[in-house]
Amino acid sequence: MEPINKMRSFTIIRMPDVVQNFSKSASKDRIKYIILGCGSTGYNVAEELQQENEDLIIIDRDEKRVEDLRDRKYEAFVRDLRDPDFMKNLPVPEVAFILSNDKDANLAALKTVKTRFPATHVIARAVDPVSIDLLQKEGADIVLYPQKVVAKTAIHHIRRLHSSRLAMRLYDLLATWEGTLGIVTHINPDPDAISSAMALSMIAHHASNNALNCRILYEGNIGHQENRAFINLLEIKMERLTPQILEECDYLALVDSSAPGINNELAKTTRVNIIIDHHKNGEQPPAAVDFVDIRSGVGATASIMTQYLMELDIPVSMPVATALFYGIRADTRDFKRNVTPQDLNYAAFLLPLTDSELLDKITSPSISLETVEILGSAIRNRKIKSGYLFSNVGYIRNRDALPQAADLLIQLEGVNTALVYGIGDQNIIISARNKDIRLHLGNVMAEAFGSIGEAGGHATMAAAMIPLNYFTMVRNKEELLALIIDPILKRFTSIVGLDNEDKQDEI
Ligand SMILES: [Mn+2]
Repeated sequence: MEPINKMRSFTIIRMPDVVQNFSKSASKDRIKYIILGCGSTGYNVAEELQQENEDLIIIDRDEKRVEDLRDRKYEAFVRDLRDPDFMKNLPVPEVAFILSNDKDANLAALKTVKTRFPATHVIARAVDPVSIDLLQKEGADIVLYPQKVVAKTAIHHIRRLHSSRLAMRLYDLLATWEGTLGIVTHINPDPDAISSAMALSMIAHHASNNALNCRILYEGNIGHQENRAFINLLEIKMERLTPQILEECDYLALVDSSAPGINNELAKTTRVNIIIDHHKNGEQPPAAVDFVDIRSGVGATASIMTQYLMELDIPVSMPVATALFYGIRADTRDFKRNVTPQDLNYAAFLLPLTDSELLDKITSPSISLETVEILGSAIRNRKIKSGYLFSNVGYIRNRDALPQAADLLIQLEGVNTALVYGIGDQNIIISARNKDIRLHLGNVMAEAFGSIGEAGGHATMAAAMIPLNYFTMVRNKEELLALIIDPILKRFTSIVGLDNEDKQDEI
């Protein structure tokens, strides 16, 4: 038998004949893929590409190997990657996979390919950590170090397994329940909390085969117009949490809130069955909870809920998808705050399922009548003194209207500082705006009202809330405000030096 080296060179010399006789791809000028070095890694790549019907040729230095490959209908040729001429008479590849287990051969092949075909994309296999650098320096577009790829894939899979186990656990738990599940959102619920409650209710119906009746419960107010538009347009049914409803619930879940009594008005000792949240509160969740998933790294609870729906392969209805998308968007302030790649991933999953017209309507809601009325009285009742505007809007139910009124009034000509105030059920509320750079409004408000309530803010915008505890004997709120507002405001006017000026010019 001839020595192996001689046999190889003999085969290389015969290649042009082989090309002409055997091969259709190799006779072309160009080809999509070439695999250089076809051990087990190369073979697996070849199998993948062949399944996709891709054009490819294979080079290996082992004759037996090449024969086997030809038996399997691959176009394969015996050549040595270290031979600078090994690409001779072969078409120009678009992509070269350099995958032998010989690091010097891989490096030599990379040099040859990059010199002869600079436009070819090269994916090279590093046999050890040192070759990673060498291959990168020689211009490999992608360097694979299989050991690292395996490690990364293993971790990725275990993470997915963990999260799909969580989703399965929730599903299995809900599947065993029947009766009423009360889903409690945090106080003054926002779109993240509300959409998460909707998603949980959807999972519960699916898992229990409608044996569970879900009620979405809340306390506090849904003040902001956008949030009210959200609830109205998506026709979300929510009920105010009362002791009686609590009695009627067989199970309780908390969403977007990390424990009973934290950001909700449940008694701390209330037994809850499910907690799903993304807030950190530092405390351990109560021990008796059946299912807890608190992930403080995630931008929104709606992201966690979306992941469950994906993992469980539950078809997401348009209103729930729209709500969850809006929830993620609102909690991450339009994907700008605390947003993680997962949040974006789940939002991307939801986007095609949402109703974009509805999303538009939620974000540009029409102003409520009450807000218009408050804006109206703020304009009507304004009093201006030396650039300071004061306006009493009387009794208010929706306190979100107050900052909107202040925003509007600060724009009036001749006004540098605007204070708009009204009276709510338990507090006098003041909202203030400022464009006088000499004045730090937050500090002045804190100085004036900090000792009798809560007050503070920034240089240009601030607020104060003064509890009504001391004034309860007066029945009529409007009357009360008229009685007490002057001494209260005096605290402000004396600090800014307005008391010394008696000229009051109304505009
Ligand atoms: Mn949230």
